[in-house]
Amino acid sequence: MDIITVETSPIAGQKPGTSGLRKKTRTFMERHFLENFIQAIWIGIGGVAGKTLVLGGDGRYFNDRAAQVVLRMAAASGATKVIVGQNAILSTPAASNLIRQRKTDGGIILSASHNPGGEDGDFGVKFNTANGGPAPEGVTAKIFEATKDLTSYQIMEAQDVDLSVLGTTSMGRMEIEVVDPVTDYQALMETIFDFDKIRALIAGGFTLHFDAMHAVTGPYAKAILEGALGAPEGSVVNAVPLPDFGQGHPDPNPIWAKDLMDRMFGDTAPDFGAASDGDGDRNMIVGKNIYVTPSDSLAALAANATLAPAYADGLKAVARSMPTSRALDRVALRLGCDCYETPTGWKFFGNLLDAGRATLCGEESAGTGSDHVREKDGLWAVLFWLNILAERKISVADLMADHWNSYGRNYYSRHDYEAVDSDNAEALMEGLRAKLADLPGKSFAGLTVESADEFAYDDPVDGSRSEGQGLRVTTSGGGRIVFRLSGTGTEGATLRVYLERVETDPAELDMDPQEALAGIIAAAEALAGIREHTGRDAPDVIT
Ligand code: G16
Repeated sequence: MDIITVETSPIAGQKPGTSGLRKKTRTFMERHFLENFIQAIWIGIGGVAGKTLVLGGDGRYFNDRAAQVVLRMAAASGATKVIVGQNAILSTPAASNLIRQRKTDGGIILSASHNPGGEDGDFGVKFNTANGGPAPEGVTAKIFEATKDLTSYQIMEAQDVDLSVLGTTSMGRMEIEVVDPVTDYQALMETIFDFDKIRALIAGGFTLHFDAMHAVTGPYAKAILEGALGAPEGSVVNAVPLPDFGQGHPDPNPIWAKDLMDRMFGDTAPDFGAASDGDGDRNMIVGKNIYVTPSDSLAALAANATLAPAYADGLKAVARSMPTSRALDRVALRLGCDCYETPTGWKFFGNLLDAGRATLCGEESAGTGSDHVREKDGLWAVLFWLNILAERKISVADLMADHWNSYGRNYYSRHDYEAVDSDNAEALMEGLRAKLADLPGKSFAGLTVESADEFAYDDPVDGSRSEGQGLRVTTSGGGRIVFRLSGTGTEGATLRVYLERVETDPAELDMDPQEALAGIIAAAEALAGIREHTGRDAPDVIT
């Protein structure tokens, strides 16, 4: 087998975003695009020679082709071994687990997460480091630098490897081990949760419905929920991963998981509903007639964590991304533990977890996880809820009512304005940034600004500083508004407006969030002129 050196030139726009490089699938399929980025990863990580990597993806269109390219390029650059999920499939948390368990030097995950797939959808590549977590900014910056002056890449001339067959094979001098994507992950879950308790709950008639959204968690949920835990067949739906996710949008929220919402708010609703996203790291929790926001789910998991065996001794500390609601902070206060506030992006939790400074982390964008891996983990969150419900023998709605009565309720919503003209979105942010210092004391739509700043994060472990992480404004009445531009979109800019207000009056805990937040929503408009800048009358997505 020959190693070929292919001449290339730098391709603009290969800067990794919030989570790896995400582009239109057709862009990734353009000549040299994928190869350039992979070569830049090898350079950015100081070379792949002698290293062992994990490789897998969420099964979206181009996953299979891209995996073969990565293998041929790893072999050409001297990698010792690549551990690949069967058919190049691995959920993001399962990949993180494999990287850690097998003590590899890192891994490549082929995924654009919750973004739609297919030839006209999105594709993505991210590199995870040896701790199992997304490459930190120092590494992604090196990768980006390498994309800027690339003149060639190395690739091995080889036949496709049959990734459907479990076992070991080779390409040149590189070993390739094809593993079952579910086995190790399931074994890990069994060490964290009380499977016997959950099994007994289900055997006692508790019903559940898991929507895998035609994405990667299907095989995992089938094996664990229906197989190991005994949920009746059919409890997991849309369980076969499809290259275009059945033309759906594999993002577990009330908009894109509408079928699940309809079922959970219908007459024959099961006791528990859940969904996960394209690559299996996000989760959505729904009870009979109640949708649990990700921020509330995080707070409820923290408050009840000791009911799961792995967390029985308590939590060292908790962490949330800055735009995530402050419901978690109220729990941390009661538990007497620290609550870290990090920028958006799971990579920022890595250092805290590695240093043993946090046990549980979460984000408003439907991600929750713990120190068991270094990614957020959709099915883990579902099992955590089931374990808690099995212990407390209570419905989801009663658990949340109990939680709000005890801690108060942080009404929360995120308004997204998608595919906005980038210049207009920047102008909105710039305009607001320029007046931040003058805002305190001023009133907008009847609310007085208490503080206003641009969030910057000083990592307490490695001392690195990340600036420009969102504009935040707190108001009278326990309100907070955060403005950020998404780092995962592939078209124009996505403006995210995060809205929050805390309510502690027991008589006011059962309102519709949009109504409860009406004053905050009006203040956000008055502050930033969203309509004028975006040309939109209303958000595209409200979660
Ligand atoms: C990724 C990141 C998350 C982040 C989310 C939204 O999730 O891993 O940490 O919260 O994107 O980011 P943004 O607001 O910049 O679009 P995923 O599930 O897409 O990998």
